[in-house]
Amino acid sequence: SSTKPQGPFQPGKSDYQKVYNDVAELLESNDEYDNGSYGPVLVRLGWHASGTYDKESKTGGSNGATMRFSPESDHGANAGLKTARDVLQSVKDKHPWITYSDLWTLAAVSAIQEMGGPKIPWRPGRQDGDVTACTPDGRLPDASKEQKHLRDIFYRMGFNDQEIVALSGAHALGRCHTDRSGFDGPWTFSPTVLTNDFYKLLIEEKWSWKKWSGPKQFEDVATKSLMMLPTDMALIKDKAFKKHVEAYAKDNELFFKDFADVFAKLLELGVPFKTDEKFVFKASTD
Ligand code: CCH
Repeated sequence: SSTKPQGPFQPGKSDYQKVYNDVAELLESNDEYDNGSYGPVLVRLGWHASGTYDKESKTGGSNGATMRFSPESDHGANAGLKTARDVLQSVKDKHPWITYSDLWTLAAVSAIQEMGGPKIPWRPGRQDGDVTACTPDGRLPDASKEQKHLRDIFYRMGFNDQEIVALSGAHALGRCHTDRSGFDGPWTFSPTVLTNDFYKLLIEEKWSWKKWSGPKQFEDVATKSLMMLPTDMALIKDKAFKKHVEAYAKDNELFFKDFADVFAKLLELGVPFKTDEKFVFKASTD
């Protein structure tokens, strides 16, 4: 006979590792999708769920997973993220005990690690909210703007200049889609592997305005196959940002260390955790 008390299911690290593994398994489950990986769009989901945080009012952030509801799901910045939310539904169905808000952030951690990125320490504890917790439109950055806007948006979340630049290195991953943001193309030649290539290309390539009828963006002069947003280019226009771009371009290890710290911080903004213990998940290549 068991002397264990019978209570509600209390998930532990191994249960979250199973969720991590199931996300890892679906990343490359659809050859037809983009570069054959859902990884980048899952990173973007984790970021947009978290980046609504306002440190003054303490509203927004990943707690709540309010992007499930209109109006937040319809905010222009979130165009295309239904794909990411839908892909994760199969994982939610298999592990119904996990909240959407923990699942979306854990999925971003899995995607980063599986795409060759650093270990991102993560802890559970987010609760799903209801539609009344949806954040107002305009909290996420507008790619057509420059350094002042970046500082307005990211200082509001509680980040400094170095952290803004470190977070921006995520644009090594994925691409812009004309039917989502209106912009077009990838930032790097290896959009499913996290490296410091975003910074290297920003510094080493020559960039000019793309001549097209779409929104203003830059293209690399050499191949015309890569892109930069006006906000990306602001990172080398602004001296205080540029020194961090140069440091990360030179040193991938430094980028990985700082990225891990700042991405973990992003995913935790505004979350009332009950535990200090963080989990570091095994990657499938470990
Ligand atoms: Fe980003 N991002 N992002 N971004 N982003 C876009 C795509 C990705 C801005 C604008 C855009 C971060 C910061 C910024 C990713 C991660 C991060 C797109 C294209 C735009 C526009 C969307 C589309 O058309 O599909 C702006 C402005 C900022 C200001 O700083 C930060 C921070 C992160 C994560 C740490 C990832 C990944 C993608 C690729 C998504 C995909 O579907 O391939």
